[in-house]
Amino acid sequence: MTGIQIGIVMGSDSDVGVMKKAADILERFEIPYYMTVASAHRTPDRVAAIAERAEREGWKLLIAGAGMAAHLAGFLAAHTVVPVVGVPIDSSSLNGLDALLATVQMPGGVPVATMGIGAAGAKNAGILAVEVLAAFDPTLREKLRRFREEQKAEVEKKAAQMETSSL
Ligand code: RP5
Repeated sequence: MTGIQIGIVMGSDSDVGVMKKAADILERFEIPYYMTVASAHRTPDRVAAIAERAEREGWKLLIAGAGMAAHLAGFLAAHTVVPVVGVPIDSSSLNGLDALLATVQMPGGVPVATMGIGAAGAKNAGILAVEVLAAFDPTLREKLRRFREEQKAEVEKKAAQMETSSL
C-alpha cells in the first residue's frame, strides 16, 4: 500500500497517549498514515487545511480524537466527504462524557462515526479504519481474520491460566 491512507488528528498533544492506540493498530497492519495535532478551537484553519489535504491526496478515512467541548471530528467532517471516525478523549473533569456527547450528537447530514471514550475507542477507531480498507483488499481481510483468531487464542490462554490457578 503506497501513500497516506488514514489521517489521525488530535486536538492537543496531551491526547497522544490515547490516540497512539489507533496508530499502533495501523502500524500492525502496515497501513501508511499521517498523525498530527490540530484544534477546532485553537487552530481552525489548520483543521480545514488537513481536511482539504485528505481530499486532495485521496486519504480513505480520518480519525479525530478530542476531549472536553470536542468539535474536532464534526469540524473536520464539515470540510470533507472523507469519512470521519471520532474518538472522545477522557481528558476532562467529566471523564470524557462531555467529549462523547459533543462528538456523537451530529446534526443529520454530516456524520461522525463515534467510538467509545478513551483508549478502547482509539483502538477500535484503528481497527474500524482497517476494516474499511479491507472491504477493498482481500489480503487485508485475511489479516483481520487472523487478528481476531489471535485475540480469541489470547482469551482462551488466559482462561486456562485462571482455571489452573483457581484449582
Ligand atoms: C481538547 O482539550 C483536547 O483534545 C484535549 O483533550 C483537551 C485539553 O487540551 P490541552 O489543554 O491539554 O491542550 O481540545
